[in-house]
Order: sequence, then C-alpha cells, then structure tokens
Amino acid sequence: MKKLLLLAAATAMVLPLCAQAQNKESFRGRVTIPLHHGSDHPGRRTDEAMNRWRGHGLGQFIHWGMYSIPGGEWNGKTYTGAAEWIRSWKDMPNAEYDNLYKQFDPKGFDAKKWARQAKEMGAGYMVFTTKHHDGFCMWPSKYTGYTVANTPYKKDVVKQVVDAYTAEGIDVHLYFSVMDWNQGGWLYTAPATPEEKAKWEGFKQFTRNQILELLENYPQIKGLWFDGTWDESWVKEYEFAHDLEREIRALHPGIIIGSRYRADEYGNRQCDANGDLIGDYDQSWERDIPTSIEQLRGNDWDCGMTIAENGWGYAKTWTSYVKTPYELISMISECNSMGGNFVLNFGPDGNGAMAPREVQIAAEIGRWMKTNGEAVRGAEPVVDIRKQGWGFMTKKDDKLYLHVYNKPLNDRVNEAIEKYFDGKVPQELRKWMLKERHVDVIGPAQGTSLLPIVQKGENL
Ligand code: JFZ
Repeated sequence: MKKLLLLAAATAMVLPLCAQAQNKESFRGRVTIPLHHGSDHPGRRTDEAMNRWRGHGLGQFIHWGMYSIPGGEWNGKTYTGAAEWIRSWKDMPNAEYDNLYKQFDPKGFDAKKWARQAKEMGAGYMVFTTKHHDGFCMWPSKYTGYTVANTPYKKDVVKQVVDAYTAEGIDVHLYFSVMDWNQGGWLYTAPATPEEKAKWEGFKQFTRNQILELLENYPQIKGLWFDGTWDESWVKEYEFAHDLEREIRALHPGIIIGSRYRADEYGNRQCDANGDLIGDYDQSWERDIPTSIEQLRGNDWDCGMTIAENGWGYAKTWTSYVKTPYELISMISECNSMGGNFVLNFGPDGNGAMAPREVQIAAEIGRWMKTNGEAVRGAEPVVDIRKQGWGFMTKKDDKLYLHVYNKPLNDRVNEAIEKYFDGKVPQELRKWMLKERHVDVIGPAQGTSLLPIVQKGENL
C-alpha cells in the first residue's frame, strides 16, 4: 500500500496536470521560468476579433510580386525550387531579377475579380504579400525606391487588394517578410563590426517604419502575417521585436499576429521556453497538418497550403505533384476538425491573371463550400467523440457535422453518435441509421458531385 502511494506521488510530480484531476492537494501549480519576452497570453485569445478569425475556417493566400514575371523560368530553363525564390537560383543573375520591376505593368490585374473569386470559393479572409524576401514593395513605401510606384504600372497594389476584399466582406491580413534581400542593411547573422551594427540599426528602423506605414495606410486590415524571421540577426532582436509588437497592438487594437514573428530571450521561436505559444496563433503548420488535436496543445493555428508540393509564387510549369480539388477539400475538413484555418495559396502571373487551373480549383472548392460551408464556417472541433476513420467531425451549436471521405465498404459509419447526443439520437439522424449505432451517411444523391458529402445531424 505504501509503495503504491509513493508511486502515485512520483507520477504526480512528473505529470502535474494529470495529477491535478486526481489529487488537487498534491498539485502545486505549473512550474515556469520568468520570461520578459515570452508568450504574452498563454492560451487562446477570446476577444471578438480573434473569435471572428477562428471562425473563418477557410482563407486564401496570394503570393504576387516580381517573381511572378519569370514564373519559375529563366533563359529557357525551369527552376525546380519554389518560384518566389527564383532570385536565389544560380541560373538567374541577381541584376536581372532586380530589374524585373521595370517591366511590371499588369494590364490584367483586377483586384475586384480576385475578391469575387475568393468570395465564391468561400474564403472568410485572405493574406496578401506586401513584400516578399526580394524586398519589392507592392505598395508605394516612402522608405525605399524599390516599390510599385517606380514601375510602369505605378499604382498601389496593396490598396486595391485591401479595398476590393474588404468590400466583399473578406478580412485582409498582410504578409510581410522581415528578411529583405534588397535593403542593404539586412544581415543573416548578428552584426559584429561597428559598420555592421550601424547598418543593422538602420535596417531595424526601416522595418519598423514599413510596418507602421502599412498600418497607417491600410487601417482596415485584421492581421499581419510575418515571415523571414528565422535568421540569427532577427532572433536576437527579441526585445526590439517585442517592443514593436506592443506598439503595433497599441495602434491597432485586436490585430492578429502569428507565432512566427519573434523569438523569446532564449532564442525559442513559435513557443517560448515554457512551451507557451508566442503570438496569437501557431504558424508552424505550414504545408503540414497535425495528426491529432492534442499536438496543438489548445492553441489556435493556421495551415498555409500550396496547390503543388511547394512553391507559392506563379510557376509556368509545376514541377511537383499537384493536389486535386478533392484532396484540398478534405484538408479543409481535416484542419477544421482540429480547429485550424486552412489557407489555400494562389499565385497569379506577372500580368495579374490567375492560372486557369487555380481558377478551376477555386470553383470546385466553392461548389463544395456552397453546400457544406456551414460545417466549416464558425464550426468547432468535436473533442468528446474519438476520431473516426471515415473522416472528420465538426460541430456548431446543436449540430454535428460528419465529413465523410473514406466511405466504409458497407456504406455505414459506425461512430459514437449516441454518446454525443447523450443516448438520445435525434429523429433527424435516426433516419440515416440502418441499425442502432450505425449511421448511413450517403444520403440522397447530391447532383453528380464526386466531392465528399458533409452530413449534418440536428439535435432536435
Ligand atoms: C516562407 C517563404 O520562404 C515562402 O516563400 C512562402 O512565402 C511561405 C509562406 O513562407 O517559407 C517557409 C517559412 C517557414 C517554414 C517553411 C517555409 N517553416 O516554418 O516550416
């Protein structure tokens, strides 16, 4: 008996959170180390702006910049890396890339058309590249000449995107790369010499100026999506970055910033030294989906996804596997079943036209969202029913949605439906049941759609 008690005490020390449920008295609280630049709010934000973001379920990412002109090809050769990284390819001289802006005059660019298409697809928000790693600014920044104002096109692209999407009721978040291959002060490693230090200080001010400029120019935006923050130079600027973050939040209450923006004082990125998420949502699930909701540890998250294997900017030729609409739609369900927003990327060409294959994918997703969007928008994960092999579940108010992708051979979905409905399976669902505890989810034929069906059960 004594031994058993000792064992229980030892377990309690190792697993204080589990022990808490069993024995309140032995739990002395979670041990954390004090951090000045760690998470500002362990756990989820529950304010209106964040609840709205969480409810989007589906978003659109757009990568558009000078890389869209070569579209992954130069001098007849195809770059097999991500098309927006073409400048770093040995077969493309930097000087040629850095002069592409002189030909930027996208006659086919129509932000309203993009916004309508995103609306049709069912996107609740969008993320737009204001400045990628190449440093080119899609808005007329006052702090560099390398902007859209100095192209033949001249007009502010970011403004048109923000206005058009906002008018469609789609929230806009702005992508901003801290790493900047054009600004002379950018460094990969922490500055060592006095000259480097001076240059780097200039770069920090430039970065701050540009971010504040975006906030001032486009006050309607709902979030900033930071990238290019992984190098030592920026990781060591945890104090500067944190101060700037506070400044941004004070200027723009409710703004949403992900976990990729800054590090803590120990150099930890995404999560701080205590394991708490830095920022408002977990940005580390890039082209990746967790296998279980537990991996997210209660944090909000987004999943940025490319249609091809990799590559975000326009590519004339996709050199890797291209996902089908069916796969992409199942990813919407999968991410939403774990509370994440699925953000699908589009890469318009140098003329502002969406590639026909992307237009078609958006339309297919839109067709599915039209019927099934209510199982995505504002829907929450279902944590009290164990994950099912046939697909995914979401819920909203008193509705349970079954997203069926792997139809069982016997056409029946056996799931713990009774548990969810507290033993009283509602009439609505009963009519799909072939036997107690078996639910037929095939339902009436929905046109000729080959796309998966979301079955809803209403708790009447
Ligand atoms: C970055 C960019 O380099 C890329 O071009 C694109 O804009 C994408 C959205 O973001 O790429 C990353 C950044 C982070 C990870 C992977 C690719 N990551 O944390 O796994």
